[in-house]
Amino acid sequence: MFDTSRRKLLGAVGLGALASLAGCGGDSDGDQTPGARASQSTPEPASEPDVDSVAADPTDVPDPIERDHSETIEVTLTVEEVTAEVEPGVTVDYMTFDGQVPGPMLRVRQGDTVEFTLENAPENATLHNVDFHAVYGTGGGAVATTAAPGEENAMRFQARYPGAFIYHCAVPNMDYHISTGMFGMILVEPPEGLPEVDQEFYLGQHELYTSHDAGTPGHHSFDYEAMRAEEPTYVLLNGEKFAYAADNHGPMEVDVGDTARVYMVSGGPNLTSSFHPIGNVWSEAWPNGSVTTTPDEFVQTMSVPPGSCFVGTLDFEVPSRVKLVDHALTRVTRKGCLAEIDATGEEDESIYDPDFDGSTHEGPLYD
Ligand SMILES: [Cu+2]
Repeated sequence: MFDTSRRKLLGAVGLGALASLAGCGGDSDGDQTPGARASQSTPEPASEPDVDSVAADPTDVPDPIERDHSETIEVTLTVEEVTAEVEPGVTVDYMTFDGQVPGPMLRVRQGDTVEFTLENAPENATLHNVDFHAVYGTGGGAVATTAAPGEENAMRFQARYPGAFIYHCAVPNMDYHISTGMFGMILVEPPEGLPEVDQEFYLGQHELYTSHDAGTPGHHSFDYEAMRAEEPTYVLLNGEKFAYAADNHGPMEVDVGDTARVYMVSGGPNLTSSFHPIGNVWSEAWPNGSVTTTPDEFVQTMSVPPGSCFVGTLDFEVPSRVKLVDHALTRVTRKGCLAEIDATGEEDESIYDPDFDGSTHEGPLYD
């Protein structure tokens, strides 16, 4: 935590936003620079939301698989097109799997057979489907599962190879569908399972292209030109600005001494995440969701390209608020990409002493 004088100093050298990142506040410092969309007309008034929130609960992770044999698993996902707030006072039209962003995390065992059905709710406006990167087969199932509003389509596949894989809508306007929320993760566990941890969390990063700058009150329409230029309005973890941070639905929670695994799916459609835990480190990092490879160790920032996943381990040795960000930090301070994990428990001043005043030193640290 920064004390007041240090915060002032950082502000004076232009690091106010980083001070905010390191401290408790989730919001930026209000120093908004007019963007490309600032000259656009006032948006329509905010729409009445269909749902309170589309933000997927990061603790909603299926249990680890204990089985020593393969099974047939039935999975149904329902496409729901909903209007919801991306931040207070700003509504957008989302397209979702089961009303949440990212879509539900699916978990199967390598060798399992999945009988999958996609339902397209009758009140929806357009075609949808699913491309699973865990599938050997045309389009990852996209052709077989394409369904018009009010219809459903099924396919069956065997999960032949292990890893964490994205699934996403793959109709012709797939970038638009992913940008409004249509992506999620399927974890195919190897037969021996994954190392035991105390907690597991599920996050999805994606970017949203809208008609007005982030924070402009009202209803934002989708902006194809902004998408063509790959200039998103919002970059988000779990579908909303600062969804799981203290300022919104609240941080994820662990105890000091816990080990947590974070599953992250990068929907894109276009941006590569530089995924970093502020005030911690990925003590194990499985690039590209490849959970059967030997993990990298003590990695600060992992590159997670769109259409891929990341699996990482965090150890919580002291009480702290860990901020999970895309370290392309403009996406945090200006575009909303932040999730937080609070670790509570015993202080250990030998590891970290925020109150140290330098008094044990007899002379200057540097001549
Ligand atoms: Cu779709």
